Amino acid sequence: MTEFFPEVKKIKFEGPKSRNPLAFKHYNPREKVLGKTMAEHLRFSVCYWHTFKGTGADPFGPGTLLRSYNDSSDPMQVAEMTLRAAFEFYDKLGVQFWCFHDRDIAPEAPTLVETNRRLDRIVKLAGKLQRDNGIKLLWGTANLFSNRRYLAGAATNPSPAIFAYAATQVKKAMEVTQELGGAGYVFWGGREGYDTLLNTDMGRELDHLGTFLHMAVDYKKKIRFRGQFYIEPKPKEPTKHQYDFDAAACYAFLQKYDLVDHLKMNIESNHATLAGHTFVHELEFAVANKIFGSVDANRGDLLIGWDTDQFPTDLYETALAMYTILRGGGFTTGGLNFDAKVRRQSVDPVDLFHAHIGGMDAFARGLKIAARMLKDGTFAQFIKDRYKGWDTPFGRKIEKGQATFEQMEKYTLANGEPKVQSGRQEMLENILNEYIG
Ligand code: XLS
Ligand code: NI
Ligand code: NI
Repeated sequence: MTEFFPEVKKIKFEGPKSRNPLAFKHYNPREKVLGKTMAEHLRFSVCYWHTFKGTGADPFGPGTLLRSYNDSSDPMQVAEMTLRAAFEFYDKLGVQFWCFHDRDIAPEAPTLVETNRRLDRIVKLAGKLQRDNGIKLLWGTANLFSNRRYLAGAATNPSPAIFAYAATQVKKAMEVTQELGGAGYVFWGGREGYDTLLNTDMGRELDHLGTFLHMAVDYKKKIRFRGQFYIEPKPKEPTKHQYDFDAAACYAFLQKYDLVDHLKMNIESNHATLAGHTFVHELEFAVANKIFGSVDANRGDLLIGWDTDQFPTDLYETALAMYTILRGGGFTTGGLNFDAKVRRQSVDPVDLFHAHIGGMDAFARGLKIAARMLKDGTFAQFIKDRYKGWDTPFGRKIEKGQATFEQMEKYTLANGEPKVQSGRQEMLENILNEYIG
């Protein structure tokens, strides 16, 4: 059997003193943190599109990343070799999950029937490789944005024929996700948005997106697919204005179209920052509204205005993210999927390992820091104290919705100017630094 990454052996945990770049310093899958192993907490997943189909192409030049598994003129042979390379990679890295778009794993053919036949062939092999390697599918999805037919969107396309094509594609993608035992299915709104209102009926397009998702929910019930549906917010790119702007916009959309019970959020770090939020803001919003599901783990660059999809390395981000995720009860069906790509200059296959090892160690450290923050309860206590006025009979009455404006006036006239309290931001930031260090 061909080895695609012969220069790399199984990646092991060697501890923080190790200087071996191909070893984990912090991610020890069996180590227990707050009663669960690190592997159970973090549920790492490798994405197929960037890691195995990414070429390093950018608007100024073609791909730079040459891979041995691409070395054939037969697209199905490339597909098969790539899949085998991917499972070798998952196994050597020691992740439990992977994610894919339908078109990542099997290339489109001239007809839909032939395309689906190709997909079936690859899915069969994927099922075998999953069983052989003990790897599971975190989620599947459909690519509704690369093909020319989707240039004006899929579910929000002005043409019902293209809406129908997209639905047909999602139907099949759900079926293969179910066949592979997928724990979830993601809807990221590829080109669901617009570039100019001069040609766009926004209200109608939003209605169509709602209808599309309802059709997906109906089909999910019909085939008894038990995986979790997710919606993945993103504010822009490829369109100027994506409809699923951020978690709040998605939540409003799900409420309006009566879909809240059917979809949770897949929060991507770089999408959060593109929306002008922090990663942890998006997570906290999802947790606070009980719609948190999964994470696309990556990072943007503050000086570059697009989805650079770099690997996460910032310990403040991973610590605060894990602190929010743990407070929300941790992952159930979701996980940390590295929707991230190596840089154009990182041309060697081994760079894929360095990238993932770094991301996994960064989240392992984030987990340990967050667990300490939770155990000590310093921040939780501070927040509790800051709101303690609401735990008095006066505060409780307002919270229960039993108070009136007249009563507020009476209270204010009787009690005079209220006291203010310090937010202690600098002190809290100093405490956070002590946890990170
Ligand atoms: C693109 C998205 C995409 C989704 C899956 O920006 O992050 O990769 O995660 O379709
Ligand atoms: Ni993503
Ligand atoms: Ni993205």
